[in-house]
Amino acid sequence: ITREDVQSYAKRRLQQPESAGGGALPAIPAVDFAKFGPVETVPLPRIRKLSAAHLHRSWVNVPHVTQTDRADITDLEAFRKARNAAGDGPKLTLLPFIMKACAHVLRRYPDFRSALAPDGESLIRRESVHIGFAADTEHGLVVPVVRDVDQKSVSALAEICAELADKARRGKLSPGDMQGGCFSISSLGGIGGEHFTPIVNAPEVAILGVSRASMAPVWDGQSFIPRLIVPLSLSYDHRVIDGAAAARFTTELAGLLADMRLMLL
Ligand code: CAO
Repeated sequence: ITREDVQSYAKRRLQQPESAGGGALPAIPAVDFAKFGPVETVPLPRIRKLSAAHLHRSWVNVPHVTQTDRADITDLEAFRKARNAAGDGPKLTLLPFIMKACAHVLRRYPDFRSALAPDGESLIRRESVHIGFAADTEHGLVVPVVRDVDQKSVSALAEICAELADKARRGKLSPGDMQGGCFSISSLGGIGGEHFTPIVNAPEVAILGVSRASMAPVWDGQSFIPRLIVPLSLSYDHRVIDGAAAARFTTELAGLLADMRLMLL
């Protein structure tokens, strides 16, 4: 490669319009905001910088699709509230129930607990069902991982999630606490909102977003009855998962949340 080759290549690239494709992303032009009013520059915390790089990698590498669904959790909530009122065991939020139901569906659909091999030639299926959950902290977003969710009771999961969320908020998670997941859950239900489009936590291939449950009229064949409905948003890597599989995944998940006894069959 001669000096002239490099110069003529650089000249050609500079003459190409920015949208011409290729590996480089068109840069967002810098703006001098101070020209339009006072500004303040706030340094980003370390965790936000790390998660920004991770989220961006996933966003540009993974062809995302988000499948939305709704689950009727009227009976589950009645059970959860009764257990909490009895004060027998750890406080149960919705998250450990959803985690347990996800583990059950993940066992049935191995592609959802797999990773694409770096050469893109094969799928690496994960036998252990380790599930991460996004925790919102003042330092930024972290995703602690709960090990072997399929082998734990909902009460045990509630305790582990509470401990990990507490550790996350105190900034005490170790790198090991955040590694090894095969699937993630982002629960915004305690805050609000309907559906959203979570970003896959690559190299995982799917993530479940959970929004706030609310009462909605459901047609029972004769009349509308009030039921508690939780919106679900499953984002997935379309290189690995087809739309039909994603719809089956959310349909089964919604079925389990509507009647957790199905997990015993
Ligand atoms: N619908 C209605 N209420 C819900 C709910 C839902 N989907 N999910 C939780 N709640 C309720 C809980 O049951 C609890 O109510 P009670 O006190 O009456 O039982 C209350 O909201 C608070 O729950 P919580 O948020 O403290 O606990 P959790 O186990 O549901 O969630 C955690 C824990 C760590 C996931 C959560 O605190 C959190 O950080 N969420 C944010 C995650 C996030 O930032 N995701 C975005 C990532 S992408 O940018």
